[in-house]
Amino acid sequence: KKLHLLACALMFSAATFAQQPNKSIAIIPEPVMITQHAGYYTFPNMIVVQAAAKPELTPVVDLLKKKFSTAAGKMVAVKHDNAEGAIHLVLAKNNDAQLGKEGYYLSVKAKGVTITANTPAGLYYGVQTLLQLLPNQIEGKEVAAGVSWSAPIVDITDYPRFAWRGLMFDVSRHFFTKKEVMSYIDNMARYKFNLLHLHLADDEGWRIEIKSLPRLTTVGAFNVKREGSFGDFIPPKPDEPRNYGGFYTQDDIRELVKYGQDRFVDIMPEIDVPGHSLAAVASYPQLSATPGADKYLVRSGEKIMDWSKPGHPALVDNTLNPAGEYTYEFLDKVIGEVAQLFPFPYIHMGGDECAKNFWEKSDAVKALMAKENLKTQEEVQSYFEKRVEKIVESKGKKFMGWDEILEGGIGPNAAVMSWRGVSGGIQAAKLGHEVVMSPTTFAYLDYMQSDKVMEPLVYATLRLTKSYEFEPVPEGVDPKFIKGGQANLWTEQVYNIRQAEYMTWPRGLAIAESVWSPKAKKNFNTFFTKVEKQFDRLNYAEVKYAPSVYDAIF
Ligand code: TNX
Repeated sequence: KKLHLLACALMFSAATFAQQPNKSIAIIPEPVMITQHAGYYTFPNMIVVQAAAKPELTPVVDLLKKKFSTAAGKMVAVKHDNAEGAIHLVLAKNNDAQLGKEGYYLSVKAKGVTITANTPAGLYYGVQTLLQLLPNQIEGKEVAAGVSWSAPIVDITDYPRFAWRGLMFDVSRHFFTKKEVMSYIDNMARYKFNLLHLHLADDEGWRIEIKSLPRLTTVGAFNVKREGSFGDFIPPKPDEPRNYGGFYTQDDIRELVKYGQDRFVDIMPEIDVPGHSLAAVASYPQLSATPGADKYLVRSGEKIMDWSKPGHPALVDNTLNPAGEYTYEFLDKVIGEVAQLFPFPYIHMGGDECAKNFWEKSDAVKALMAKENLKTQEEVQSYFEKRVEKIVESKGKKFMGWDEILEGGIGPNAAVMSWRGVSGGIQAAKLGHEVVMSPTTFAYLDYMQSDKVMEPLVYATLRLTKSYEFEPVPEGVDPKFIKGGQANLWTEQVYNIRQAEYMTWPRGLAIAESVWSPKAKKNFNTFFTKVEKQFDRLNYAEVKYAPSVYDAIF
C-alpha cells in the first residue's frame, strides 16, 4: 500500500512538471550553493563548446560529447576562439582560492552555459553537475526522442569538503574484468568520487601481474570454484583444479589507470599483507612459517578464521612469515613493480585481521622475538609493518594500512584507514598521522541494505539512513589529519558486477554526499527525494541499484 502511495505521488509530480523538465534541482552530491532563477536554457542541435586548446581539457570535452551525442543526438563541436558558444569552459587566470583544486562555478543563463574552475578536474565536476540539471534521459545509451534538452537558469558554486572521496572495490574475493572495473569508475565519476581503492590481493586470489614473480598469477590468480553456503571451511581435495579467477596484466593496469585519470579518479592499489595472504603463500610456499599451508585452496567467502574463538585463530596459516627474509625480498619485488604502475602517491599494504596463532607456534617467529626483543604478537606485526613501510618509502611512495597497524606501535609516517569504527582513526590522528575514515558502521557496502527476506544474508545490515549519517571528522579531532572518507565493497558474497552495482547504489550516493557536501547542507529527507531521481537516471544508464532501501524508510 505504501509503495502504491509512493507510485501515485511520483506520477503526480511527473505530470505536474512534464512541460518544465527539472523544475526541481536535485543534484547528488549537494552543491555548496545553488541560486535558481526563472526560466530555462534550451540546448541547440549543434552545440559549440568554447575551450582553450589544452590537451588536459580533452576528458572534460569528451564527457560533453559522449553524453550529448549518445543520449540527445546532438552534434558537439569544440572551438578555441572566443566567439559565441553554448558551453564555455573557462580555466581561471588567477587561482580562485574558494574553488581549490576541484571546485567550479556553473552558470546557466538564457544565452548559454559557463563553467569556471582552476583546474580541468573542477571543469569536469561542473560538467557532471550540468548533466544532472538535464532531463534524466541524458544518462541513456541511445538517443531519446521527444525530450526538451533544457537546463534551469541557475548559478552554482561548488567545491568538495574532502580531498579523499573513495570507494574500495574488492576484486580478489571475486574477480571483475577490466571492463567491469571501468564501468564502476564511470559510476563513481558521476557522483564526484575521485579515488578507487583496488583490493588486489587476498586469500582467494592475487589479481595483478608481477613480472618478477610469475607464479603469483599462474597459480595465485586462480582458485577453486565451489558453490555452497558462506562460512564453512572445506579442506581441499588433493587434485582439485584451480579453475576460477583472473588477473590484470601490467598493460591492463596501465589502461585502468589512464581510464581513471580521464575521469579524475585515481587508483590506489592494495596488497593485503601479512594476513589475508593465502594466494601468495600458495604461489610461493617459502613465504609461510607453516609447512603445508600452500596446499590449501579457498573458495570465495570461505571461513579462514574462527570468529567464535578469542583471538580469531586462523584455521589455515594465511599469513606471511614475519621472521623470514624471503618475505621482505618478495615484498621488495612486488612493491617495486606496483609503485611503477600506479602514479597515486599511496600504496595500501593491508595489515587487517592477521591471525597470530601460527606465529605463536613458529620457532622462526620465537627466534625473531628474542632477537628483536618483541614481547607480543602485536609487536611482531608492528616489526613487520615498519619494515614494509621502509620498503614502500624506498620506492618513493607513502605507506597506508588498516587500523590494525596501530597495534604494537605504528611506524613513523604511516597513514591509517580506520575500519573498525572510527576509534583507530581518532587514535592515529591524535598521534599526528594521516587518516581516512571507512567505518563498518556507516560505510560497508557488502552489508545488507534492508530486510533479510529481501537480501542475500551477509554479515550485518547497513541501511541507507545509517550510511547517510557518515561523518568523517569525529568530535575533538583536528580535521587537518582527516583526509576524507570512503566506502568499501568487499566481495566474498558479491558474485558479479550487477550485484556489485546493487550493493553500491544508492548507499554510494549517501557516502558521496558525506564526503563532498558541506555538513550543514546534509538533510536526509531532501536527499531521499533526490535518490528517487537518481534511480531513474541509473535506469537510463542501465546501472543496478537497491530499490529495497524503501524498506528502511517506510
Ligand atoms: C573485514 S575491513 C575485512 C575484510 C572482509 C570484511 C567483510 C577489513 C580491513 N577486513 O577482509 O571482507 O570485513 O565485511
